[in-house]
Amino acid sequence: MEKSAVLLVVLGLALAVPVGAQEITGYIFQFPDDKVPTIDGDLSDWDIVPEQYWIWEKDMIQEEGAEFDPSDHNMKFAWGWNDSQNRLYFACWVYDDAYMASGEYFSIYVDPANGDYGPDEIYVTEPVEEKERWFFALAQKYYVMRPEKGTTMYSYNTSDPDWDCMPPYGDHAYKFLKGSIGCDCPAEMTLEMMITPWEDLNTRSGETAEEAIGKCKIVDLTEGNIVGIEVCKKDSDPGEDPVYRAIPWAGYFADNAALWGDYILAPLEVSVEPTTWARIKASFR
Ligand SMILES: [Ca+2]
Ligand SMILES: [Ca+2]
Ligand SMILES: [Ca+2]
Ligand SMILES: [Ca+2]
Repeated sequence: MEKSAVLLVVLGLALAVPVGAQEITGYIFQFPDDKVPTIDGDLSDWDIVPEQYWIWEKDMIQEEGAEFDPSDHNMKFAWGWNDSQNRLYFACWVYDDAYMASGEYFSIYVDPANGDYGPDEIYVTEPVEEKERWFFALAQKYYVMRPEKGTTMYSYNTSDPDWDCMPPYGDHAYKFLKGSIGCDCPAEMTLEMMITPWEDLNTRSGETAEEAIGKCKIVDLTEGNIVGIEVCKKDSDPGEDPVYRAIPWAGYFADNAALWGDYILAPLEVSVEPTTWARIKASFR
């Protein structure tokens, strides 16, 4: 109880300060072993995640001064982890008044070891052999909900096929509560994702998971440690400029993990009571 109360106070303070690269961006909820979320797009297994872990779009930065307008786009997301599985989990709810077939994607950057790697370490693009070895190996980038690329989850690195996005290393699922991809209509979508915290995703194009895994290193997720994360979501509506929203915004952040947010791997909540997801959702309507 005491631990939980302290954590909530800390969370309240953390979320009240302006978000920047030097501040704590958020907390990663620790799922108990018997409550690890099933990656099926249904967020009911996230009902136990207290409100303080959720980040709403109103607290994200809109690109080029665009105003937050929940009738145009709104979202909330949370991160989770489990010690036994040693995986990171992501859940997101999105509302978009015009859900198109393309341009509605997430770019998600993860620096599991909090190595704060710069361009020379993670954005190695030449020569080809060096790119094959290092491009987003020490930190990773994922595109999610980008069906125009032929899949709704892929990693932006040299794994090909993207075995790192497939069980048991990665997974995702989504569900449309309203509308559909490409409906050009008001849509509500829930998304779940699971990823492995790679310390070094040492794989080359054409290698299978079995061929690569022995060379890879995985971070041992530990309570209190920091994971670097940048979440960016694009909204494209007909007749309007596409707008990105991101947290924490840091200008051009793609090649510099030091600019991504710092999230703390939270301890187990002493009492894990379901919050009322239905109520939170209702309050938005
Ligand atoms: Ca689920
Ligand atoms: Ca929109
Ligand atoms: Ca960091
Ligand atoms: Ca849209």
